[in-house]
Amino acid sequence: MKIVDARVIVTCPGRNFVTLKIVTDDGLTGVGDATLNGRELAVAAYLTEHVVPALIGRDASRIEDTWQYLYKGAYWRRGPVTMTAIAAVDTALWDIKGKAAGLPVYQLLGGRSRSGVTVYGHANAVDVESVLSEISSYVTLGYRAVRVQTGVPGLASTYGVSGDKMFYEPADAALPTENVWSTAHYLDYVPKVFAEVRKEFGPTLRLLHDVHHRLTPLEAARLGKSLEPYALTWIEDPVPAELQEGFRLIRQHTTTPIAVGEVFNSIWDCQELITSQLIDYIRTTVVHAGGITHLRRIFDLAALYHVRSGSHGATDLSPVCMAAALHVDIAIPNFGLQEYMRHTPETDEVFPHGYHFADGYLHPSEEPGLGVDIDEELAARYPYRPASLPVNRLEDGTMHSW
Ligand code: EZ4
Ligand code: CO
Repeated sequence: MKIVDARVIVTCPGRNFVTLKIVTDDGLTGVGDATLNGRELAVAAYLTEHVVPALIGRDASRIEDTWQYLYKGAYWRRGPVTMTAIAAVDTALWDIKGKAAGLPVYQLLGGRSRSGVTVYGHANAVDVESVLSEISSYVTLGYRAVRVQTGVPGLASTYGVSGDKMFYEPADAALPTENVWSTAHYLDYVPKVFAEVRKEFGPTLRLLHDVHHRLTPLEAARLGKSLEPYALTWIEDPVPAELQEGFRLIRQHTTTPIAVGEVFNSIWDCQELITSQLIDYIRTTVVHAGGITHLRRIFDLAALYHVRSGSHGATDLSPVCMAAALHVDIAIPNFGLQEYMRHTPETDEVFPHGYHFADGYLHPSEEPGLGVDIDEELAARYPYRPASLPVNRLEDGTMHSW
């Protein structure tokens, strides 16, 4: 089973996606997501210039060997661009292996460990009053877990909160938008929001909150403590994770669980946090952490330390990534929760897929392979548009320092 073609497809059905499609000499095709939000063309060039030429003629059945070859062969190990490119190849090869075997990929990973993949949706609104009705909509749709984000009184705009509801998209301009940030306003408001939410929805709805890396360890410890009465499933990215010692400080002060890792790209980024038991959920996902092969390695390490999976699943992770993530989620023993932001109808049309939502769960496709494809003709109708993620400044104009 030799690889005879590999194409990189860039499309923008509402937002940018990069997809790798691999074709074998026996006519099988496989797809892999290669989207790195705001840096899409860097991965597209990495694939086209450096990876595709090395794929042609290789045995498509050798997934592990190809992973090692691309990882070690780059010499410059790790990094989001490299690891996203490797992920795309790995995902496409798992798709092909499933099709060759006539089995959905989760069967190749050991079969089901659960009946459905519990997902959480994003309720976001400008203030506490309006976020309550957003949460209601998710509860009505059957969701069992909801991430709650609000604007902060006194601040004009806040990352994670937008005008679009179901399809929120943070990469909103060709060059980074600038938000103003105030930790004092934020720390004052968030506990009030969750007090109202618990009062309205009772004790069992699972609630989450994303801090988006905006606090220091001590500030995050204070936030965690102030949220303890509301029993959150997690606070996410309380601090940036370059300085991993910071998590020890948070941990010493609060029992609010911690999730981190959507920007991590390898097991080496998580190793210390997992083995020192400084986190509860690891948010690495297929596209940004080296594909199914490497993600499974991370989750296996996590399982030894009471850490569950909580994969990133925002709209910039294409339906190809979501399809792949669900095969992993349904199979691993230590699954925790899967983020699920709905894609726009345009995106769903470009990426026909067999996974579906019912009753708060996502269910992977039962088709052989991943059960997702890209309609290349339709994709060609949506040309790439530059879009960047925003940055934060403090009220006095200083660029937020971490
Ligand atoms: O900032 O997907 O948990 N979800 C998030 C997302 C991310 C974007 C970055 O590409 O934090 O909104
Ligand atoms: Co996040």
